Amino acid sequence: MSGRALVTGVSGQDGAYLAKLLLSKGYEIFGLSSHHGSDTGWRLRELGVESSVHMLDGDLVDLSALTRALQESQPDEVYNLAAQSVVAKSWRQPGLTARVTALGALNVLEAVRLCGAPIRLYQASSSEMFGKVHTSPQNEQTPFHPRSPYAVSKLFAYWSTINYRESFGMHASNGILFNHESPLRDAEFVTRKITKAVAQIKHGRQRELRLGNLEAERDWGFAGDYVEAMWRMLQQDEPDDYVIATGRTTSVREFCRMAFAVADLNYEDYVVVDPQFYRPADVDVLTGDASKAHRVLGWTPKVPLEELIEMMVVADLRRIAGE
Ligand code: NDP
Ligand code: GDR
Repeated sequence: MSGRALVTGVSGQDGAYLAKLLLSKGYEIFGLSSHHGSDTGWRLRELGVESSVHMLDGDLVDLSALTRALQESQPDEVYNLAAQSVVAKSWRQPGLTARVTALGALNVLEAVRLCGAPIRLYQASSSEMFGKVHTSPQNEQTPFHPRSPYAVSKLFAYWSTINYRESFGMHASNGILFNHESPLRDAEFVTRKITKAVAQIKHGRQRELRLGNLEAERDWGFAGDYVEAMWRMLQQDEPDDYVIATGRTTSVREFCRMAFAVADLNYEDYVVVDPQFYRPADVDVLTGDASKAHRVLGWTPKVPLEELIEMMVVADLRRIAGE
């Protein structure tokens, strides 16, 4: 099926991969950006799709801007990817995080409801909602215990999505996505911070890498695989909620070992633990059980962690060599 899609947060990592995927399926893409970033088009440019996306201006906190974006794009599908998505920053800016990540998602639901068209909606929910986990692996039945202002905001958006589905019969689905990475990941997140540092160190531009909790464990997948799951959710007759994950968990320390090894370096020679990168409350370990997505959506992740890490390190080495 092809149609029209409005993607909020189109300038972010997932927005770029999703835009590329939907364009390959024949969609006309409208992308909403608040233009808070300095160069909002670089990811779309790297994937060669910048000129194919109709960019619309609009902040998630502004309901009237969202209404206008819906009028201009007339979408069949809306993907709400926009958020203040940096967990560590959410303690420094809890109010902003709540306004954008929680109330912004409510604005998207409300704008879609008010426009009255039969639009299908995807809400970018997060494994961070599981937080301090009591059972492992986590699936759609696992209780939530959010551990950051970001996770609390995402939980509000998650339940609002279900509430609009149940109250107004909207085709609104939550993807509960575990961490997913790529060469387009922002360097605020630990994986890209590591791969970028590996490249800088290899080229003699950086001497050490300062990190926080090396023992945290995450279920890391490839963003390009995960946006396929978002699209599949909206092709179902019935809206629902799905965990998307690889089922494999790796520590930050092990990620470092693997990433430095790609450049023939030993992470122990460069990584320094710095308490400034510890969080007031961290999520120790997350492991996803995506069997419902395998069963219902026919979705499976394709890129294993080794390949993902190599892809990221090689991209960062190339970027520096090209400067
Ligand atoms: P990014 O941070 O890369 O992208 C989010 C985008 O949201 C930004 O590029 C920004 O673009 C936009 N944005 C920020 N504030 C506003 C605002 N007030 N109004 C409108 N747009 C805004 O995130 P990802 O691509 O990694 O993730 C996409 C979504 O999925 C996010 O909601 C994230 O929380 C969620 N998620 C991500 C996971 C991951 O591992 N990547 C896992 C689970 C959930 P601009 O400045 O141009 O507006
Ligand atoms: P996360 O990703 O918080 O899981 O949120 P991040 O990469 O920031 O942290 C993962 C783990 O690494 C530990 N860590 C560090 N993290 C950062 N950023 N910087 C460091 O120096 C560092 N050292 C150790 C952290 O403590 C943490 O345990 C991401 C975002 O994309 C969210 O939007 C999304 O919802 C979740 O993934 C799933």
